[in-house]
Amino acid sequence: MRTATHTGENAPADAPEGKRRGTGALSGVLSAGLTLGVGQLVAGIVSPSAAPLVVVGAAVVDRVPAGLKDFAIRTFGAHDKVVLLATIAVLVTLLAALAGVLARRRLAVGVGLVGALGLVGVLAAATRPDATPLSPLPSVLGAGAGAYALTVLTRRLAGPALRAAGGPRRRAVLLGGTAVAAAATGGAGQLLVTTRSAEDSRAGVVLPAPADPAPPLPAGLDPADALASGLTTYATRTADFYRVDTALVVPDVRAEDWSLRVHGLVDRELTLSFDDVLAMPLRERWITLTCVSNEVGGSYVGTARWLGYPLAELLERAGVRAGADMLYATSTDGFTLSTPLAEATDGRDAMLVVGMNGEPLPREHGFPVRLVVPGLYGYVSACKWVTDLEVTRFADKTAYWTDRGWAAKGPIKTASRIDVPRSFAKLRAGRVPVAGVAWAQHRGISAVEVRVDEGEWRPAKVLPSASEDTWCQWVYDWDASEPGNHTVQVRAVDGTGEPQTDVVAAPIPDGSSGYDSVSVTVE
Ligand SMILES: Nc1nc2c(c(=O)[nH]1)N[C@H]1C(S)=C(S)[C@@H](COP(=O)(O)O)O[C@H]1N2
Ligand SMILES: [Mo]
Repeated sequence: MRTATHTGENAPADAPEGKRRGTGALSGVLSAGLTLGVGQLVAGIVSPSAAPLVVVGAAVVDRVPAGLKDFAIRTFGAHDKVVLLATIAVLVTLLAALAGVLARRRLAVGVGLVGALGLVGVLAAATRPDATPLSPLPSVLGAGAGAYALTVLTRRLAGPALRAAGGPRRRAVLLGGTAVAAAATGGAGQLLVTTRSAEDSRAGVVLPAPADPAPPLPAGLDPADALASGLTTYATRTADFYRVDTALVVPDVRAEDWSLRVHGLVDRELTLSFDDVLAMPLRERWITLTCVSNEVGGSYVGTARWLGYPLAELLERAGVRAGADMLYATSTDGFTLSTPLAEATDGRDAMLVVGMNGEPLPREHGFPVRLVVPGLYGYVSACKWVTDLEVTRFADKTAYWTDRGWAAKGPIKTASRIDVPRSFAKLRAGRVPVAGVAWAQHRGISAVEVRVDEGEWRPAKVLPSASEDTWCQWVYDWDASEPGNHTVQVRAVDGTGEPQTDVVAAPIPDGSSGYDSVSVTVE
């Protein structure tokens, strides 16, 4: 029988091989748990986005090939990030178990593997766009704690040492203690993250009344019968508003800590605090936001009342130099987007936004400050958590999604959607209400037409809207007298008289197109 003479030669030769492996694997997994727990705790103090799992996940998100990313968004939708984090967690658990097993043969090898995992965290943390010198600290201290725990567990749970110390009870105490330490540090870290969070900063924000309020909504919106059968409401509830962001965790930006730098091709660099923005005369407008990833008939579109300071006035104060044609916006999480200066300054309600539907921006929608520019897809206009505006040129810079194959400019295409009836609905013969929404921000909608079974296009009734920057609802009474299968299609005409194109296009590179349609059965 071998004895534990020095580190690495300490396998308890008298325990069954399987059981020894099991203990080794468990030691490894619990040590990794402690790594993540301590990492979370340190991140809670230093910076929430620097927690080891989060930072590695974020680094993966920004490095995966565009095709895989599109696949993940298509397949897992809003759960794509949960799937990613779970995958990383499973990988880490497996590697940690391996480290534990290896450590029983050679401590240095097992601990080395923990160190290597820590190094991945350090590298990911150091290369994040919001990295500070302290960002690697959670991974460094977490890996240190994990390596220490693995060393202690491996040595103490070795056969002779364990028997000398009291056997299985001792084993339970050591492993259980590590588990408790992991849970306690992780829990405390999580608590710190929530209490430092932007949420309490947001709770303290009092928005001023708009100097230029949104006009009251016209009468005749939201017809009760159409709403009851499934038509989208004109105003989108904040809780129902779609969300698209590349950030793995919602950036945690306190209004007190926020500032915006305006620089580049300007006469005067500006720096604004949150209070500076609130002190300005603010404008409130209904604006429909649309995502370039929206498929024909999709739901990545919504309408809200936005409160903000006009970008044109801000840029006027900075003094845009000749030759500039792009506003390059950067958010705290490193996301960037390119807005054509022409659209940002042509008099439309392009704004530095602080309020959504009468409240401070929700964290998910960019608290404390984001951009909204009517008429442009979100990826080239609606920068959330914006902290930097550089006036520059399309010839000199490209933004996040442009680097991943999407167009540098993204004017919104005219689109229309059928909300009711739903596809594959079985309908009773007779009068069938058809209804939906149509949008062509900043051109507006002048007409909507519906056709059944590729017959003649017939005019739908277009309900009023707040402005050419929002969608409108439409309704159409279909006399569905013939039993059988039918296809209903819709198309819109924008405010300039240009009909929506029938050319079918996928969202990439500059937005989907083609007619939305539903297939229904009349019985
Ligand atoms: N910082 C940041 N801003 C962002 C994004 C992002 O990923 N990160 N996504 C953009 C995209 S693609 C869209 S469509 C809109 C969505 O805004 P919402 O999530 O408030 O609906 O935000 C834009 N602004
Ligand atoms: Mo988007």
